[in-house]
Amino acid sequence: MQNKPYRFLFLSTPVGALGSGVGGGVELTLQNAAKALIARGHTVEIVAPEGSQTSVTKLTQIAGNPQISAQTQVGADVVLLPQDSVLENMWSYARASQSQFDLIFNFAYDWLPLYLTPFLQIPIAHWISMSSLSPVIDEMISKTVELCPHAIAVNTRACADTFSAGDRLMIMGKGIDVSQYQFVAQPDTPKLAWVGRISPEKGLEDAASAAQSTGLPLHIFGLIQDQVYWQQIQKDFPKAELHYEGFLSTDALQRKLGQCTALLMTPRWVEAFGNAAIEAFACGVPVISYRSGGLTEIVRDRQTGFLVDMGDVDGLILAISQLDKINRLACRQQLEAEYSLEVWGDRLEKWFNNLIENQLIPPE
Ligand code: HBI
Repeated sequence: MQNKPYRFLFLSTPVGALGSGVGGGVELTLQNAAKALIARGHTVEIVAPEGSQTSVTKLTQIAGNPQISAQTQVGADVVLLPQDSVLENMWSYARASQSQFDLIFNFAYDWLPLYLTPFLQIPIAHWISMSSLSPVIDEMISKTVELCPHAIAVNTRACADTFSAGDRLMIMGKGIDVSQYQFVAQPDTPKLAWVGRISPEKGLEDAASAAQSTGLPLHIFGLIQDQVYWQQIQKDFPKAELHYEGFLSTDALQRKLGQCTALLMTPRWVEAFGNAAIEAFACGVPVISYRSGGLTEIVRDRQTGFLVDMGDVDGLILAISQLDKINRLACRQQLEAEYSLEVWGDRLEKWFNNLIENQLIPPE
């Protein structure tokens, strides 16, 4: 039976404006979650830092200083908040407008939203978009899910298992708008792709090394988050043919990604999910990926791509030589069956319905 329409307030990542690429994959996740729920008759308002843009639904921009990226706080046992913090200001807005909504969906990977969960009059659902990075966040995840069961979701079981409260987290998978991606049966010329924030934890140097060894061009898509790291890669692999394409819109990305013979995913950390993998599948592009985190649940070894031991560049090169074994249509078919907005929207709606209908906090 169709649930009654709910009013959702989405709080975006406080590290950067929506559309800037600073938030990496979580920008796509947030906008697809909004699309999935709007398609089912619900309303969504997005709250995001000043300078944000979206074509999906109503957007409220909040001023303030961006949050320090959690990747720079690995192992931290303290929480840092800048003065006039955009995170604080986003939550002041949420507190003041909570009576107009049925549920808040938080996309920040931060301590404050987790801590505030039992303080508001409406349920808060959290999307934890990265694996465990610091004890201070892990501990607040454990405390929050203790106080508010079912409030916290991750993409994959592999990501959940990096947290001490892993068995208490909802495994929600991911979905993309398949209609935005054109299937390409046969690319025009052989070329490799790499998609992600250019930052050490993403291991771009291994993809550059494989490109140099195979002589295939490597097209790189994503925000250059660490200039020094990027310059070093170009110095270390002078013979690699690297084409930096920038952080593109979904439409521009899929048009170029579809023309690639494979997507290389070389994470040096426990990849929470890997949006790029399902975007590649949507275009019919096989994925050659390190056996890391969520990717081990997405890539079907030898069917929709290859799984390679983390750091094994020779393994990447061997997989590249075997790409003709992969049927590109199988990649698209797996995507449609498991990662469509309809499948994901159904899971999200059930999750929120449960939180709203069984909320422990009495409405005011
Ligand atoms: N760091 N503190 C903080 N908060 C976030 O929401 C955050 C982050 N680092 C990276 C990030 N979000 C996104 O790029 C990932 O969630 C994908």
